[in-house]
Amino acid sequence: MKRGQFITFEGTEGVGKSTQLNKAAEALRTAGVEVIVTREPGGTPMAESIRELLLAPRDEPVHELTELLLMFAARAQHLHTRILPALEKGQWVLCDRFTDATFAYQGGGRGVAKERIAQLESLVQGDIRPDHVIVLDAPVEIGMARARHRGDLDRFEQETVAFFERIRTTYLERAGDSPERYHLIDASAPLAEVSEQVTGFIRGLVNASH
Ligand code: Z5A
Repeated sequence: MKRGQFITFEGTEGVGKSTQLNKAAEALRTAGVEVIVTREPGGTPMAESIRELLLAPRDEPVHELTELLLMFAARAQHLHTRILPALEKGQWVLCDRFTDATFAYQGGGRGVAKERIAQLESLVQGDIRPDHVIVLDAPVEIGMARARHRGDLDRFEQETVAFFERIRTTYLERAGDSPERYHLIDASAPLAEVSEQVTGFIRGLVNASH
């Protein structure tokens, strides 16, 4: 059985990750590829409980290491009990955020040293990395305006523009460092144009996998 492909969607809030991930899943199903759609933090019942802990606004200050360890605790559960079994069955996995988000949010955003994040990455993942990372990039204000229609803000959404600017910069640096694995898309374009680029890229992967 040929292993499936592991594709993650990344970017600052509201850039359109969930929307584009669903379009990509549709394109894969149309091409006859078995696909699962999932997200981080979350993706299994236990990891979704950790997500609730992480996103809930609270009066108590959350230490950056608590946040970091909870992200990786959720990831260990998700990766080993859901993502890897699916890939081994030949299914493709589309995941809304993964470890690049930790480097961007906990690293770039909160200031945790990237060497520390890399240590946890190798503990939890060994040498497993996404095969392809689609980075949807748009000016921070555009994404914030799109996301904030929803009303109540979670603990991350309450952060400042400067926090999200550092996150965007980290994503752009990571994409620039490994262009063979990162696919950067201008997400400030109209929805249909962004979808065309995402599904075009996905169709290219399907053709290359035959
Ligand atoms: N987090 C972390 O800190 N560390 C980690 O390791 C991980 C996560 C894994 C939850 O993530 C939080 O966890 C996240 C980072 C942190 N916090 N923040 N911020 P999440 O992915 O669930 O949260 P999110 O980034 O806030 O997702 P989102 O707001 O749902 O955004 P999205 O998925 O990118 O966007 P969307 O839902 O597809 O689109 C938003 C709206 O814009 C919607 O109405 C669309 O119809 C519209 N849209 C989309 N594209 C367009 C275009 N091109 N034009 C016009 N309108 C558009």
